[in-house]
Amino acid sequence: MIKCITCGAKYSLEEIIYTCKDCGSVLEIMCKPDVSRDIFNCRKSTMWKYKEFMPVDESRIVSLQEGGTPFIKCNKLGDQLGVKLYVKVEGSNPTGSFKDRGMSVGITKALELGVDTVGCASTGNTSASLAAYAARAGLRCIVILPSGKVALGKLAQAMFHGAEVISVEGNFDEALEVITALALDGKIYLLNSVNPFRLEGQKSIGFEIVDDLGWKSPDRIILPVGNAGNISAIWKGVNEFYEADFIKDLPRMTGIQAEGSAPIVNAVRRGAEDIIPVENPETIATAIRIGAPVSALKALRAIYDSDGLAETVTDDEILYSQKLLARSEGIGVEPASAASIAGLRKLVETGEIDKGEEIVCIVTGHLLKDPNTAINACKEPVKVEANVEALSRVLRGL
Ligand code: AN7
Repeated sequence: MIKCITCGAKYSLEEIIYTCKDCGSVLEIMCKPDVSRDIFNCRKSTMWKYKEFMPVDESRIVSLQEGGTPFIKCNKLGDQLGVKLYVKVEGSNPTGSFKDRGMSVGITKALELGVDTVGCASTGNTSASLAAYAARAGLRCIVILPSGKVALGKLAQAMFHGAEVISVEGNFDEALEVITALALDGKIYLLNSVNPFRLEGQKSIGFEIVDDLGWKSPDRIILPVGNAGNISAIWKGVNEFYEADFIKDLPRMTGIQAEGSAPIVNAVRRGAEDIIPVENPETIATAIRIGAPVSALKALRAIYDSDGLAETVTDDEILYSQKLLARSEGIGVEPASAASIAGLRKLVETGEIDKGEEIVCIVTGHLLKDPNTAINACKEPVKVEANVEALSRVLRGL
């Protein structure tokens, strides 16, 4: 069953619906399998390990073995900050971001519904992922991107997997508006995270974290927030495992946004239940350059209900943390992902996060998604003639 999170109106799982017909609010899928956690033993480590919690037909699953991503203990960085730090590396998914989890479920649902065309608006990763999963399922794929604002790796993926890529003169929020209109006309099946099936896949990040920790929650989960689907999905996931009695506690959800693109943080600062959209969002972390997040209501509930936090970070703090993570722990992430580390550093500094807390930072996308930003952050390679004297002169000290 699909349920409106605001008025409680109910819809069938077979209905193509994105927002509530009665009140216009966002929808979620009710999922309460009666199973024991022992069933997960000995299953392969992909997100389909938890298939009983996925509301799609098991016989039609479209998968590239997404999920089961690395869960890395980061002692150097953790010790520096005085916390116990784990990093969940979502860049290790098939197309290099967490979006693959949602697309696996979303495209499986598209096959069940018998649609022939799928589409999305995207700051990049959603389009890269959708293009790949649509290719695997043999569906026509249309992606709408904000002109000039999509990192090169993501654009390359969307085009190379054969999506019809359209660049609109406008930002992500405007792109989403136009493709949503097309979807409401029935021309395409929309696979942005307003589609509640997407979040069903992404909730598996929450499943994996508590499973990896030996069936308990960390004190806190920190992640970047853009359209606000992921924070909502992970909170849904940990709550489903809590209600199934697989875990006895819940984490505090902590969302980080870029300073120039922070409608959720602004709402939390006001103590508000809904956001005021940011008209012209701006940040170097183009993945989260989003002013009117569609899952804002769900994200705010996740933060309030979990006694969590929301904080902004500057572009400089993002770039600093991106390099810090790459050089102290060997984990390469794109700028948006580094917002979680930048947020952790800031919240430790301000005393909002206590020393000794057990923290999971989710890093959402791979370093190579945005090669330009990575290259711009480094000096050019030194050029030398191809002889050992020239090389030795450069490598003084060897
Ligand atoms: C690396 O691809 O919105 O808060 O269109 O690519 O669930 O939106 C990407 C979002 C964080 C924010 N990190 O997640 C898109 C898109 C990375 C991202 C986010 C995105 P949400």
